[in-house]
Amino acid sequence: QSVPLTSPDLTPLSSLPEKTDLARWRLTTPGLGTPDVGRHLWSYLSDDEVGTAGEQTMEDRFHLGLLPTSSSGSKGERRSAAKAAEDAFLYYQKVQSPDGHFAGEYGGPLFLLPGLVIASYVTETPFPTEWRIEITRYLRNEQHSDGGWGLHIAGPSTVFGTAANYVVLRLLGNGPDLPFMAKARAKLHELGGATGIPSWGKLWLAVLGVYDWEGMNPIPPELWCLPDGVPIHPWRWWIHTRMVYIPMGWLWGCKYTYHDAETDSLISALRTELYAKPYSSINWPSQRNNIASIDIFAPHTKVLNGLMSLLGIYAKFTPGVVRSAGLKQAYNLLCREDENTGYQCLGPVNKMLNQVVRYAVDGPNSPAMAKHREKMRDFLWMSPSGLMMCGTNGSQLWDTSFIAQAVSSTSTLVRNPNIKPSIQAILAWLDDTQIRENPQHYRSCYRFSTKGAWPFSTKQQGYTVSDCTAEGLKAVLDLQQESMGLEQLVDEGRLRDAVDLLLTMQNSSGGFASYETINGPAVLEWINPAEVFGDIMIEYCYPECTTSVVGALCKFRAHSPKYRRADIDKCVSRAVAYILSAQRKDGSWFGSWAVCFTYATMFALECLHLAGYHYENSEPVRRACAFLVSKQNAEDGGWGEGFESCVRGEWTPTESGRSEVVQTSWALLGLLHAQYPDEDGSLRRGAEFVLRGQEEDGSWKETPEGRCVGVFNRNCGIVYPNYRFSFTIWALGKATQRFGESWPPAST
Ligand code: LAN
Repeated sequence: QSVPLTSPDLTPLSSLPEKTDLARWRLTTPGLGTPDVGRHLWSYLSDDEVGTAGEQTMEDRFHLGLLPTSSSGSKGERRSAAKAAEDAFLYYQKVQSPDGHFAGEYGGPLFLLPGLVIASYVTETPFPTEWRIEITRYLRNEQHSDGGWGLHIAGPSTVFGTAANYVVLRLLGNGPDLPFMAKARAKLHELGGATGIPSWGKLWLAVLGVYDWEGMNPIPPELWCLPDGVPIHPWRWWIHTRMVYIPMGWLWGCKYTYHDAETDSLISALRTELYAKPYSSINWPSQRNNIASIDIFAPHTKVLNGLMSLLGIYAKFTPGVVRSAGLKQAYNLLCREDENTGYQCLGPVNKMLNQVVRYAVDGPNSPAMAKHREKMRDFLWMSPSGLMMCGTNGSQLWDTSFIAQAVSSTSTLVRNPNIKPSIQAILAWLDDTQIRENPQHYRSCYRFSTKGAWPFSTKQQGYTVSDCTAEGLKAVLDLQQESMGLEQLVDEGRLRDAVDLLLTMQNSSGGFASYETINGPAVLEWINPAEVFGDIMIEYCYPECTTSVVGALCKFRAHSPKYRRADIDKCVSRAVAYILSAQRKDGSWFGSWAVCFTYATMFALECLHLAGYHYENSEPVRRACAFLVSKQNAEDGGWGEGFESCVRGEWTPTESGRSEVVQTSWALLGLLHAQYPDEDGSLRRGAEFVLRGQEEDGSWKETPEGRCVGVFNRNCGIVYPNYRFSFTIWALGKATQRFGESWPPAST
């Protein structure tokens, strides 16, 4: 059954099973050469399809947790690092997608399902029964023992997480008296109720009709009508922030609310359940800056609150023509975004907001709505613990380019003829995923160039990311080396396109930001209105992005020494200067996109190695090695850094104190790239930790410490399950280069 959540025909959830049949789920992906190559589509076989559908693939069963695990306590024969890397890839290639990429879950954030479900509810979008069952199961699995949910799976219960996911569960059909719902509500009330929800939550609740628009700070869409030269013009903001505030501005500008809010009994029930006092007695304007303290990462500044008071006055007197012009401009921009991305948009937040706007303007049966409804599927991932919404439509390019580099660094794999088809398929996928043109709507919606880029996920999503372009380029250069013996697919002209694009992305400090150059002043951070995220208003230079780009340019320079040599040399030396200036006193670098110092220090050491700096000739490299070695876990020989590092900005161990296989691989890669002499045996002890953790079948099991090694915006965790293969193989492959193919000897 797939009917809107508001339909009278909706089957009550209480009459449905608590779990679907995992054996009926299938992951498919369109083939190479199609516009949506790499797209992830999970579907559930209907009763009629069960008999005729083929078997589940290894890939399906792997992601659903249905493969038998080999572990029986003993991990079998001890392997050399070379054999371990080989066995790991032999296992991993069995779960490669038929088109050549490696798929995976990209969950972690818990503020995304509310957008999916609230938007589906208000836009009368058909919602499959299996989604209702499995989203419920996922949220129940992620519910903390105190009854609440956090901003992300590794965070404490917050008002945002708890109120918004409580609403999700109610809209899916869970009754308020179910024990887990009562518990969630009790936690929400203990935290003060939904009046203290952060602004993005306030907006979704207002759209649903369970929060009053008067309780929202203004988001004037007219900002988009300012001349481009104005320093705070939204085109200058970080792309994720501005793309979210375009539809938010439209919705706020219209005070758009679900059309049946006043008559729908579920809405009136929610108005009672979410608040600690009667809905009609709430003083809404005084809730605008009421944000529960547990939710706050970036508190409102005085400047922001002052600006919001002024905008509050402005909002009362905005002339109709000005408002219409603002709404029109916001609508135009978001339609162009839909068209540029095949209706899946930059990310999950603006995707669902745009869907509501298109419903409101274009109507429920419009072609735009049909496309939006279809593209919701791209963000959904079915896991052993239920159905979740991902941080993007996947991490396809990112994961695939690391595994490519891992394979090409591992001599036993390079030599193994049986895996050639798999590696050739990786190259074919990378080839197909490079973006060849600038966007259809380009300057007219403030897009950065894309010609020559590799995106983070798929070509259709279509956004340039500096380090994704760099890692894509590095991967192609590695796979197209003669020694790999593969058919060459990406020609020189296209490699140059990638280089040309990267050269335009450098900032005045020499560093590289994520999607674009830095276009706005740092003071914009004073008006960050999002409360739960830090450093989101403008682009910043990131050590990780910069190091990837330097690495790519150095590899390209070695491959093609003449092309734009002077430009590349200059760019690299300015970027290296930035990287060295970003090194902290203790020798580490702060990571913004994974946990945390270990991650960024690995990238820095790889890049410095490619640029010619190593332990013997560079003091910064020696300091970085000393940092890594000082964090090695004396107990188990590995490395384990906790998520708190990202939030606090100081190195913190994992909660359990135990090490973790991905972070150990990062530390090893850092030390190996640096050519650390290893007189103290740190490197070898670390590699032994990775070897000990390997299962008999070649894989590494997820551990609680390793569940959430990614992060964004300082405060939100995100998972990268493929890192358990790419970085482990890469580290073991490199260790083999260093210590020889028979290391460690079987007897030790
Ligand atoms: C990502 C994921 C990948 C990441 C790297 C490539 C690792 C990084 O080096 C550059 C930035 C980038 C592309 C990145 C930016 C922010 C994203 C898209 C995410 C962390 C994944 C999810 C996140 C996005 C902002 C989530 C939606 C939330 C909002 C605040 C709008």
